[in-house]
Amino acid sequence: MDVEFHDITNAVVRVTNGTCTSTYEQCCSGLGGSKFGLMKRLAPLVASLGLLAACGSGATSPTTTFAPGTLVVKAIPSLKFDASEYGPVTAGEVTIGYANSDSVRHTLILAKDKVKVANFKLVTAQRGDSDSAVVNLEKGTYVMLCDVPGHSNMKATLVVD
Ligand SMILES: [Cu+2]
Repeated sequence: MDVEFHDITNAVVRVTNGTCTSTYEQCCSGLGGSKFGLMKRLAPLVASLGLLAACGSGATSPTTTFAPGTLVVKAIPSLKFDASEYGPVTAGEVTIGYANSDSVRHTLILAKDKVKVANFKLVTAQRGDSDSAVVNLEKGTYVMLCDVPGHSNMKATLVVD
């Protein structure tokens, strides 16, 4: 990501070289009328590069915060949940938050006695993504799974009291 950013910066310098050989800021303020057009074009670009840099920094876990009381589950490298057992949580409406700290897409589903919990599936497309939902759970021991093909290693237990 750093390389890309530097490439872009160089491109900007090249563009402004015609009128100025100084720093970026001086060039911009010297461009007069075209200043806003340039800034407008660059702003989203710089913003998205910033986001990419934040997401691309390897081992950093997502900064996602969930509402208080949320049961937080993380998908971590490689193809694992961050624990083998979650809970116990109180039966009834349970809020589950799912944060992806791995590099690929993951889902989270629940099953009890080999029957999937209906209408509940969390999906995180990539690192830094999160999802959350409320699910109504009765007492019991649930299996937590990721149903992406090849991810059968992602298996944990959720205890509901
Ligand atoms: Cu998975």
